[in-house]
Amino acid sequence: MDTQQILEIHNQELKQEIEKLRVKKGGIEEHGQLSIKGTQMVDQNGNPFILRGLSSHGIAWYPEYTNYPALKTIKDYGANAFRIAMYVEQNDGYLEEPELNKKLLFSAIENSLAADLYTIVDWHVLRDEDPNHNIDEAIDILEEVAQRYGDNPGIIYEICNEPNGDTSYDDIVNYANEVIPVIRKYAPNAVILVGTPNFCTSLSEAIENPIEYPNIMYTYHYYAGVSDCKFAMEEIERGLEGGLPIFVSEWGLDSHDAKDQHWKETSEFLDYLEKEKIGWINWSLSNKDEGYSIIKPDSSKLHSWDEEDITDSGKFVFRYLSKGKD
Ligand code: IDC
Repeated sequence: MDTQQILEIHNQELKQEIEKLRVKKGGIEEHGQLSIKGTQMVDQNGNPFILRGLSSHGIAWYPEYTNYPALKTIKDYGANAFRIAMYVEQNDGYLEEPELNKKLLFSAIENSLAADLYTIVDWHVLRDEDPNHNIDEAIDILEEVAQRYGDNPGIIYEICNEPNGDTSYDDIVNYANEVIPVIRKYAPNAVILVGTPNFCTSLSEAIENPIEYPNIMYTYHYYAGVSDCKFAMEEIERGLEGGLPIFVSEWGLDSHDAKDQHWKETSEFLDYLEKEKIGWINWSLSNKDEGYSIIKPDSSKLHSWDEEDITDSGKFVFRYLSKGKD
């Protein structure tokens, strides 16, 4: 072997080492077990920590975007979190295809942890409205996740996306009081996210009657043009003043329909979250032909996206994700 070849091998090894270090910064390896102090999420050293990331679309609908290189790509763009959305009663959700969903969920979890991203397991209640409707299935799957990953600091449990319809806050509390102890049996330190009434847009009931467990956060969802921006920020402010730890587990911007005002309001909202050190997740990482998608519908790339593959709302999201690299 000549000197040139040897140098090339060394160079290659060095590149791999640098790559490993890069992937390990800013995520689970560096920040460890998260917890809640007052209303603030903190890392293992007690320093305020802001999660910023993307949600999958329904995992049985767009599973191709939960591969490891895809999640490593979003980490490189500045994300430190990935949310795995598993629908319940629609879109080939868990009730329709339990085995498929389970397989996809566990492989997405492995890929996300390997990319050093905090991984939110989202029981994606939507058409099913009240999480109590399918509480047995929710407990089965969340318990299995907790059994497998109870000692892993990277897993966060979101026990119900968007309760809606006639679901009252008391219904949510009853559900949470059943589900949380099952998770905590195996994952005593895990952060758990709890949905709030009316598609996660109302915090007032939780302020009056918070759930009695530590390391809980309440979720708030914001979609410009659907929700009023000023109201959303004021509601979150009331929540914080009332002592609630808040996490924005979904926000979205429909770039097909958004007017200038909606882009502006979304910026205002995200700047507000930054100021308050509140974590957020954007909906969603897929190429579905709809305004919320990060990837253009005609892009067939499943990772390593360049500017030409990313939609306008995707570019907007990546700009905010890059704050994670500061
Ligand atoms: C939307 C998807 C869309 C799908 C629809 C119904 O973007 O492709 O057809 O769900 O399954 C939410 C929900 C989230 C919605 C999203 C956008 O949590 O599931 O996804 N949204 O409508 N709350 C507010 C907006």
